[in-house]
Formats: sequence, structure tokens, C-alpha cells
Amino acid sequence: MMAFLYKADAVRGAEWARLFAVKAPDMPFHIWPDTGDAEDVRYLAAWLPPADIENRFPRLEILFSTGAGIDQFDLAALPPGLPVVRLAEPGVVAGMVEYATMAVLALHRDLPVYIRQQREARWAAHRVIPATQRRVGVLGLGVLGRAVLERLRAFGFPLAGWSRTRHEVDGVTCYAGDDELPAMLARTEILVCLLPLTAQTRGILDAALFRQLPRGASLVHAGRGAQLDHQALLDALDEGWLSGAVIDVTDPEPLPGNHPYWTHPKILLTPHVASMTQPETAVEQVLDNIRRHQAGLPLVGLVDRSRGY
Ligand code: NDP
Ligand code: OXD
Repeated sequence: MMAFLYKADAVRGAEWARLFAVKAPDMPFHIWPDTGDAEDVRYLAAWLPPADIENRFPRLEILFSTGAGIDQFDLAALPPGLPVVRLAEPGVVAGMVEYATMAVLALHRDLPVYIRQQREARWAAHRVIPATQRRVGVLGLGVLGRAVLERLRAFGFPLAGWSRTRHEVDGVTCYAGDDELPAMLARTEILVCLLPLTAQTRGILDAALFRQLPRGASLVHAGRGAQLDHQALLDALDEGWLSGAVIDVTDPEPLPGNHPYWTHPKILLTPHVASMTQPETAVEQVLDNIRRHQAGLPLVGLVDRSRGY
């Protein structure tokens, strides 16, 4: 018997169970802590996998992250040959395109400024800068970064993107590697971070990086909280080097009640909701991957464990 085990958010789990019953009725589906016979568990989808999965589920064939990121996994503690697959499925991509577009437009059209003015009952118009004169740059040219850029292109923003290896993206000036990051930052007025959290990207949004952006630039951060130096952002906003920020991810999460981001007039804060995997499309991608695995085909969203993403 080949069984599927789910260990994450219970509400979405109930939807996964309903979808599995329709789309894969022959595969027993369990929601943690009910594992069924542990010997039968071949596929595990988890936000946080249980400890010691090697001994607990000796016949496990694939570990799926229920999110698009996998930095919450301790890769070194997982059985070395176990494929780890993330869910960069159409639902989570669409959500991020919406969020990043909303955030870039909010900063482009001075929304944080107008929210401040509204609170002060102050009617004051500022110059409207056309999108064609606002340079937007995206850190990360992965599944999410590319989808976001494709949508932003429709507004006419001059676009740039940065990745580890070189890419070509239609209508986007592409930069690659640490050596080319300064040039990308120097031309970017709205910076969007969509990088995975790795040893190389931890703390990347720091004072030195902010200084390389032009004065008055702004930030959208929807990657991972530990990429951002919280104090450096406050300093850059308070001294006026940066003009605003839309922040979706923080470290820690949730943010403590007394953290200055809650009330900062130049920060729009959301509680890690930029996007979420959607059960319907996530289950389709999981089942497609199981079929691929059984047919010996490459898996979609397979994590390169040596790169850490
Ligand atoms: P991908 O793995 O598809 O893409 C990652 C991109 O980052 C790639 O272009 C990669 O370069 C680049 N990159 C990685 N390391 C470096 C580095 N050291 N220097 C330069 N570029 C680097 O990831 P996704 O686009 O699917 O997702 C990105 C992240 O978004 C997730 O890992 C997750 O943390 C976050 N996320 C946040 C959500 C939220 O709600 N806030 C929701 C979903 C995801 P290359 O192309 O050369 O490999
Ligand atoms: C994800 C997330 O990685 O929600 O999917 O951040």
C-alpha cells in the first residue's frame, strides 16, 4: 500500500484530503498525527517534517514542502538520497504576482505618503511619475521573480533582475552573481526581494546594500525575514535614504507587539501573506510529481540540496 501523509495547516489539510479522495481515490491519505501504518508512508507533505523521518517512515520516497520555500527544513538532517520537492505551483505564483504588483504600485504611487497625509487630514498632491520613468529591480529570477516581472512589464517600468546564474528574460536587464549586484542596485528605485533564504542570502538586505540604491528608493520584501537587517531598514528610512517599504516577512514571525515596524509611518506591514499554496493546484502538482516519480521522469520543483534552494 502506498500512502500519503500530510503534516501542515489543518484547514488546508482537510481540503487536500477532499481533493485526494476525488483525484487519487486509491491512495490512502492521512493527516498528522494519524500516520496510518508508518511502513506504508511513501509520500510526505509537510511544512515542518517530524524528527527522525528516516527511521519513522523507512519507505518514504518523496518529501514535499507544503510551501514554495524549503528553508524551514533542516536539509542536513534528512536522509541523503531523499528527493525534496517544493510547491512552486500556479496558485502560489499567481498570489505573489498580485502581491508584488500591489506593493510596487503602492510605492510607485506614494501610497505610504498619502496614508500618512490622510491621518493628518492633509490634502497635498505630489508629482505623479510615469511608470516608464520608475526603475524596478527584482532580486531573484526564479519561478516567482520571473512571473512578477512579466506582469510589471505591462505597466512600462524599466525592469532589471538579479540571479546567481545568468538568465535572459524578455524586456528585463539581467544581472548575475555578486559582482553584478552593485550595478543592478545603482539603477533600481523600487527593489523587490524574492530570493530564497540560504547561507548566501541571509542578511543580504543590509545597510551596505541600501546605500547602493539611489537616494529615495524603496523596498518590497517578500522573500524571507532573515534576509533583512531590521535595524538597517529603520535607519535607512529614518535618515531619508529610503522612502518607504512594504514588508511581508520578518524575523521572528510573528513580529513582537512592540516592534517599531508596526507603527512606522513609512512601512506597510503584512503578516507573511504575500502568497500561499492553493490546495487545488498544489494537489495537482503533487500528484503529477508522484506520477513522474513512478515513471522515472524528472520532478517539478526538485530542490538542489547542495545549493540550498
Ligand atoms: P526559485 O528557486 O525558483 O528562484 C530563486 C531565485 O533566486 C533564482 O533566480 C536564483 O538564481 C536566485 N538566487 C538564489 N540564491 C542566490 C544568490 N546567492 N545570489 C543571487 N541570486 C540567487 O524560487 P521562487 O522564485 O519559487 O521563490 C523564491 C522565494 O520566495 C522562496 O524561496 C520563498 O522564500 C519566498 N516565498 C515567499 C512567500 C511569501 O508569502 N512571502 C510565498 C512563496 C515564496 P538562479 O536562477 O541562478 O538559480
Ligand atoms: C511559501 C510561503 O514558501 O508561504 O510558500 O512563504
